[in-house]
Order: sequence, then C-alpha cells, then structure tokens
Amino acid sequence: MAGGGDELKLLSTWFSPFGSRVKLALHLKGLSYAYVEEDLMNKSQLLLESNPVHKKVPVLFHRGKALCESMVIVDYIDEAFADAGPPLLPSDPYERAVARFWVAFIETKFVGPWCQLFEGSKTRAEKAEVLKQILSARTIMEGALAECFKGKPFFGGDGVGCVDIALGGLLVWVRASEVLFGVKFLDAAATPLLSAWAERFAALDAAKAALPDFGRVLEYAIKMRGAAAGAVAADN
Ligand SMILES: N[C@@H](CCC(=O)N[C@@H](CS)C(=O)NCC(=O)O)C(=O)O
Repeated sequence: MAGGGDELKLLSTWFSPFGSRVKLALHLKGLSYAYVEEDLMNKSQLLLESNPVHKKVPVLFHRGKALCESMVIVDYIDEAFADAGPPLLPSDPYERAVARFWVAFIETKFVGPWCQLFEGSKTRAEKAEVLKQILSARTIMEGALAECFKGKPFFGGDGVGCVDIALGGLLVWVRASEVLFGVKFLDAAATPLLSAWAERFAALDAAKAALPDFGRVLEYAIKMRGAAAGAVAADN
C-alpha cells in the first residue's frame, strides 16, 4: 500500500453504506488506515467530539484532524493523496462539475427517499410513493450512464470515480432492500447498463474489501425495520 496511510484513522460502523464509501476511496487509492468500530447505540466520546454537528459516522482522522460527511471525505482523500492511486474526480472543471452534480443527485433523489423507507412513521401508501421516487431516480441514472458517461464501464470512465463510489457504497444495501421491500432496483431488463455496472463494481478488489457482507446486512436491515415498526406501534 502507498505511504501516508499510517496517519489515517477511520471511525465507522460495519454496516454503514457511508462508511463503505470512505473505505472504497481508501482502498482504491491504496492507502492503509486504522479502523475503529463505533457503537451507534452508545456513541463514543470520540464521535461526539469529532462530529459534534451530526454525531454520525463516518469520521476520518488525518494528522489528528477530523473530517465528516462521506462524500466530503472522498473529495478530501482525492486531493490530499493526489499522488496515490488513480484520481477519483476528473481534472477538467466541467467534467468535475458533472460528477458532483450526479453525486448530489444520488444524495437527494436516492439516499434521501431510501432512508424514509426505514422510518416506522411512514404508512404503506407513503412507502409505495417513496419506492416510486427511487425507481424513477434509478431510471434517470440508467439514462445518465448511457448519455453523460457515454456507455463507459464506470461513471468515472474507464476507472472508478466519485459517482461510482457514491452509488457503489450503497450497493449491498440496495440488494438487501430489494429482498426487504420486494422491489427490483437493479434489473437486467429494465436497467441493463446499471445492472452490468453493479456486477462490474462488485467484482472490484476495493469493493470486496470495503463492502459489508450481504447476509449480515440483510439480517440487520430486517431487525432495523422491525424495531422502527415496533416503535410506532408503541407510540400509538
Ligand atoms: N450524510 C452522512 C450520513 C451519515 C449517516 O447517516 N451515518 C449513520 C450510519 S449509516 C449514522 O451515523 N447514524 C447515527 C445517527 O443517526 O444518530 C454521510 O454521508 O456521511
């Protein structure tokens, strides 16, 4: 692994799709790092002090300074370790802006609604509406892969970039959610390019190292959904 990594420490939780994004960036750049597992049910002083605004993982420490928000951290890794591994953002300002546009799209149109699926307070009809929004965002991403990214193997072109990391970090949760909600998000018939992208992405060494185990995530997601439903029942 490339040098410089010994100054890096990642605070995250094993199942966190946002933590997976940071791990992906670190592995793609070939950087070694220390890993500290956070217990979100009993947040550590380290988390509360290093991310006082959101109190969420992941947090990356570099030379003793804390960085928060997964995609901000991915940008930082790319800039701070520009000489290590492949670039994660394009060098051309326009292409860079396009990549950031799609990262923002993934956050607002995909991650936002998807988090709502796990909220116990949502009714069945509301969840069906949210699922519709996610499916429509997915169809737009399929179109983007064909048009903006010109049918290249990855959103980053021939190699993985920040858009791949933003979406790829969620991949195991997307698969688990398909089972949990009985909906196919990535379907070879409806979204052939995205499905092929997902296969290619999951086969990367960085993805194998960074993404959590599917079965373990599914088990956790089932428990989480049950707990959310239970909390609502107890409120009523
Ligand atoms: N926008 C944040 C989201 C981070 C996030 O939601 N992390 C979750 C774990 S997957 C968390 O720490 N939750 C603790 C809480 O909400 O109290 C990012 O991209 O880093």
